[in-house]
Amino acid sequence: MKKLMSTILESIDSPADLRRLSIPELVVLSEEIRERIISVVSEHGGHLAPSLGAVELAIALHYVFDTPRDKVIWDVGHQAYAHKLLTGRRDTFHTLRQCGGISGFCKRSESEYDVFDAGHASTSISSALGIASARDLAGEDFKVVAIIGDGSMTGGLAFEGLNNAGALGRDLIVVLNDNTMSISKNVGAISTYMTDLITNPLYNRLKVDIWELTGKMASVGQRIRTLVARLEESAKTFLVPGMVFEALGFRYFGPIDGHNHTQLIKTLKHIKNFKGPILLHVLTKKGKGYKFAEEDASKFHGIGAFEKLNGTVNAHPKAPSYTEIFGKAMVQLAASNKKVVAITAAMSIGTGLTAFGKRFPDRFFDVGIAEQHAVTFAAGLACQGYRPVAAIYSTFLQRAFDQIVHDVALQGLPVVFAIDRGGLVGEDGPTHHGVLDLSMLRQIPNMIVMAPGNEDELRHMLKTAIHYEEGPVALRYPRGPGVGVPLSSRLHLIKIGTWETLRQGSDAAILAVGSMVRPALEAAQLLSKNSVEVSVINCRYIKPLDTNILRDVASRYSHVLTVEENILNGGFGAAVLEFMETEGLEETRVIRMGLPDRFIEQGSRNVLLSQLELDEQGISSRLLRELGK
Ligand SMILES: Cc1ncc(C[n+]2csc(CCOP(=O)(O)OP(=O)(O)O)c2C)c(N)n1
Repeated sequence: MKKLMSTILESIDSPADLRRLSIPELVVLSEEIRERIISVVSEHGGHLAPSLGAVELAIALHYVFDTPRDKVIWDVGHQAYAHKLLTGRRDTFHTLRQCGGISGFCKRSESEYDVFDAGHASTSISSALGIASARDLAGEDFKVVAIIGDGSMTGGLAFEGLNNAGALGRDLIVVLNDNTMSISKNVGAISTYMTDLITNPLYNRLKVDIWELTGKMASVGQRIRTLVARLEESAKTFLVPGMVFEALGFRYFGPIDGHNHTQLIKTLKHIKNFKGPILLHVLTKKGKGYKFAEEDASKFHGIGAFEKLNGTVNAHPKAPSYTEIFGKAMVQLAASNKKVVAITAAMSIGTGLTAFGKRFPDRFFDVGIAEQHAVTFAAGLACQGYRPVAAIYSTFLQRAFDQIVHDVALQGLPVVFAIDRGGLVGEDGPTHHGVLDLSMLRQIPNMIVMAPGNEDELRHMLKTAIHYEEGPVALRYPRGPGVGVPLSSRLHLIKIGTWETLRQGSDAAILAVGSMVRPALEAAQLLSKNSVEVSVINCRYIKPLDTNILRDVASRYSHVLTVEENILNGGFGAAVLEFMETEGLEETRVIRMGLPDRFIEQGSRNVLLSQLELDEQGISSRLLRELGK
């Protein structure tokens, strides 16, 4: 007996099922997909607004292209929830972003329809071009399509990809998903240029005239319509000045309505077999179909669990987040120092700089999704005596390693790096965990690296970092709420390279960094119940180390445990080991706790930390084991 299907979505096990549907059925399917996305994200959080905006696009791409033979590559991957629902993940979609569940981004290990792993922006054109080049080398003949948002198009890597694609001339389609938004309003000359493309009155007048004319000529048939459409395309190229994409070697099509199935499918079929690089400009509405997300797309870009009926978020954090504390301290410090400037790479809300931007608009720079540029731009400001604070998530700062080395540290320029989301970030998973920064930064000469043990210390550190004139300072703090300490009324400087002993004990010492200071103190209490007394030291400087305390510790204890929320390779513990070796203090046993040499999966931060023994239980058990108790 034929299985009764309650919804169209229930009947889609793969894109092959999709291709049997009529346009009116696709319209219903879009609504069902939106409903499913809103329900699941409202329970566990996720990238709602980007994915709601790309529902018709995902349908049309899988409808027109022969996926998975044809390769569809999503930039960032945060807008690909409809793609997931259409490609065999309908029944696991409710596990989105959870421990052991499906990823919030595209992941090759998850599905053959996920062509390239992503999470960071602006990679799709380069990876698609590589795949297209491999196809041609191997004499194969599938299509390659990259979908990139207007925000992600502001990244330098996207331009490097476009530039190379134009030169290579391979068959490649780039779909520009333009909603005029990055997380906040998109910024920059290219964004303005694209808005000009859409709103050019001459072009739009022409377009209306042509459609009115062909409408009246209904009897003339498809051939004339196609001809007129071609005429329209070339007229547009002619009329719209400075056609950037055409100059880069792409044939430009659009802009078209990204929520109109008929237009999307028709256009994609039309351009599908064209030779050479093609750019299709598609206009979408971020948050489409969910009132609250349409009204406030920034809030719903990436959101935690929320109330579906009214769009409210019911989170009651115990303490203000490190991000909030940083944002307030920036305003406070900039009020008394006119040289302080703030830089964000399209993350003004995420890094807590919105209030700074409102209060000091002239001293606030949102440079777009352009971390490399952000760092070198900061270096330029520092050259002229300004005190730039570049606030960048740890994971995205990875992009700018060479700029930090070559443009900042080598010249000893006093740029402050405010590195948010240092450590595990939780549900966004391995693309977003910020667990390499301590290793990455401590190897760079001239660099000061610090991490606060609580949110108040972050404020004093920021003051210290801005005050320090001799070179760059990196200040790294975790995602989420602070530990709930009172905030001191006056900010003071913390002497460079000094640690703080928080607790004295005779059996061993725990050297803890940043987010691990609190669990280390709690571990000490647990250990005390087992009659093991340990010292706990807040190692607030990862570089330079407090060599006085280190020598003292080495002379007093047979066991020293280091703990950090960073990969063990080359991290803080490694720095302590190096010191012991250099000083000939190898008799002290150094036990290093931190993250292992593998990528850590997604899951809530607390669960992951506990699985990795980076909590009070884990630390105390490890020390007991090492001490043979
Ligand atoms: C290198 C990098 N920097 C920052 C981010 C954070 N981020 C994720 S999505 C996004 C905005 C992307 O805008 P757009 O490409 O237009 O897609 P939309 O969300 O508007 O659909 C940003 C800044 C990132 N993923 N990668």
